[in-house]
Amino acid sequence: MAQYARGSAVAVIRLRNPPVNALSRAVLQALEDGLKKADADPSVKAVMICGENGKFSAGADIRGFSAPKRLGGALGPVVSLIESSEKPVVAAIEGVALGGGLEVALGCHYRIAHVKARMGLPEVTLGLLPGAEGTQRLPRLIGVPAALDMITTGKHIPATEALKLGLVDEIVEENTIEAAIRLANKVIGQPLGPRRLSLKPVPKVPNMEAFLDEALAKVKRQARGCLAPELCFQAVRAATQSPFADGVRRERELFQVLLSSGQAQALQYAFFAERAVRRWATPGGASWSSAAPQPVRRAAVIGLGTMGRGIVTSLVKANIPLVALEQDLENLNKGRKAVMFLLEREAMKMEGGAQVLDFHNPARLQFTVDFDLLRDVDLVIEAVFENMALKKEIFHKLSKICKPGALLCTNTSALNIDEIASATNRPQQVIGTHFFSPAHVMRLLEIIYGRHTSPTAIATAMQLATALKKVGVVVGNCFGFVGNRMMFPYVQQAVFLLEEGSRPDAVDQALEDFGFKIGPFRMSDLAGLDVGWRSRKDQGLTGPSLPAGTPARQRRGQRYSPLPDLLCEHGRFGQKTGKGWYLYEKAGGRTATPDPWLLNFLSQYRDTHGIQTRFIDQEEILERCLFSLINEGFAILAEGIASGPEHLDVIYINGYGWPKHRGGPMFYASTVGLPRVLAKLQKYSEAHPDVPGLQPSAFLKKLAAVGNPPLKEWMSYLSQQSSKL
Ligand code: 3H9
Repeated sequence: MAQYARGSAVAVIRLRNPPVNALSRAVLQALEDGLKKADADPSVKAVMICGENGKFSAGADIRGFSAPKRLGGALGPVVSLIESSEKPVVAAIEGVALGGGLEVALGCHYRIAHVKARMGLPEVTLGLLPGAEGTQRLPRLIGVPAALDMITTGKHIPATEALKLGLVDEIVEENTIEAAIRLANKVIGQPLGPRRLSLKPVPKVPNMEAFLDEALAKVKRQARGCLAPELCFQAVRAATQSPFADGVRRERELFQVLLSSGQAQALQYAFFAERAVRRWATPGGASWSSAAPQPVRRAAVIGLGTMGRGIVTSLVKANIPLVALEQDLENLNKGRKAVMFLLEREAMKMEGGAQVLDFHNPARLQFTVDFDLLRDVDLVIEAVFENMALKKEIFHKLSKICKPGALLCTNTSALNIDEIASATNRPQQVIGTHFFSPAHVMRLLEIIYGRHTSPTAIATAMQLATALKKVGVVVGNCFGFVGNRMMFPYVQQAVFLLEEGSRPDAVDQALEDFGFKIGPFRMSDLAGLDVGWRSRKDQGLTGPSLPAGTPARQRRGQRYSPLPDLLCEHGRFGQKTGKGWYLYEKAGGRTATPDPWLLNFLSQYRDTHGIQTRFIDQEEILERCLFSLINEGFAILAEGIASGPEHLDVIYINGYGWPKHRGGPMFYASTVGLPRVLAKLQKYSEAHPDVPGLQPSAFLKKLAAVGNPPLKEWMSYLSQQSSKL
């Protein structure tokens, strides 16, 4: 609600809807009532609008967009009403003024902000545009280039930058409300015309059309299939071409297009899913509501390879003092140099730079080869390479050296947490923390609890994720956990498609057109084909331990493709060797071009194995890769490895480049319709009976049979008994 109060000549309207003062219908109604009351009261000479609890407003109530009586059209007229007031209206911005919240402030005649406040129009990130006249007012206030940047990226800007842009009139370090009331009193009686943004012309940019064309090209390049950025652009362009009222009409039309697009629903689902996964729970009954984290005052990272370096950088950025350990001086020096390089680069991006990060101070970042220095740390993250024997040796050592309460984390992408924990005397304090490369950039942290992991350990790892500004997702222990386990059948299908007649660039293109940042073959070249090769050799799927007489394209009774192994045998490890699924300009090069050698190799391979080459269309590429990944997701849910489809979706959006505007794989399945996903899997499974990944999971079949219920009801169809945990 909005609370109206009158003190002296300034009426105060306080937006009140905890926790972020979202503008629900009720809040808007109360705001409108407050404005009318102030208008009608002759003793009121000015109005001040602020928010409850140190926050102005986070914008329209996102849940309201799916309500039967949609919020959409209600906010713009209220903003107009503010602007047309004959009494000056001052916005006192504390905390955040985002989306519709900032649009309310733009309707006010004056804006004053606390120095720590943040402002932005993040609608684009929810698949929308600022639909309360923000696309028309902002360019009039701060100019087209800055407005386009804010509106098409959705970035939040600090008050200091807002002041430089002219978005606010003043910033204060002390009491914003008092300062706003002082300002309101000061401006009583001054002409309001120049303060009404709708009456201002849009500032001219030399060669506006050329500027806009270039800006549009940039927006399209970055949008990768997402509609909202381009429609945001169109709304701002309308401001440059038409009078205010026509621009508002155009904004409303475009807003409606976005509102009814599936993309807005997917992005809003993703927003809430990211918040829902914070409320973790395990099948054993542990949950976020009852578990308390332990403080982490000092941490340690073991192993300064690619992952360890990123993890150290992340911890330093989170202001957590730490010890970085390597096995010998040579590796330590190499690792230290690489870490320092990363930190210098990160510092350059920050205000205050190296001083803020303080990484030259040994009390905050200490490099060592001495395990004894790990005695008093609260948390250790082991990040050595994926080798069970080595990890167990390290954990055995840690359990002897570290203090009793220390949490022992292993950064692994697939290994069994319980087996690692068995090497210690404290399995309840062992947990998997699967970082994604580069670890100081990627937002996802998969947190894997083992059979004995305590709720405190899970809560501490989740708290660490928050401190590192990452999205922590708690999952159970199985080979590949959630992310990589779902990735296996996807990559497997991609390779099978090559065997059957497709090309790496055709498969990649189909998936990149779908919205993935990078297709599976480009990804494999980037990560290095040798990584998977080593793992397959360890599993006895290829290499010297493969029993003589094993059929080339079959393992353990299932279809197997030796193509990636053959490429490795030819020294084609991907970018690092200058050739893999593609050809690169040089070893370490990044520009992938289709390689005639590979196409010839594929055709010989098909001849050798009697495979008839056929044309595979985009639809089949997408369905086989995506539906097999989704199918594995249903198996994971049925096994209780993740507590809901949102977990899988958050993992895929934040760790695997899944296009956010498609809401994650499980959300995508719900939009395709489960009966259709099932029918397609059945079709492909009949055509490829030796591929278990295509056989529809029992849970998917059940959900399709009960009538394709909405995603939020899926888990209620799982009986307790079906959980393997
Ligand atoms: C808009 O304004 C459209 C208009 O242009 C035009 C209309 C015509 N609505 O993130 P947190 C909830 S579109 C409803 O955990 P933080 C959130 O779900 C809107 N609920 O805290 C969570 O609930 P729960 C444009 C909202 O401190 C709780 O508040 N605005 C909204 O890390 C706390 O949130 C945006 O896109 C909302 N608008 O971050 C801003 N916002 O506790 C979206 C939050 O049950 N919001 N909630 O899980 C944010 O970016 C962050 O929430 C914010 C706080 C930075 C504000």
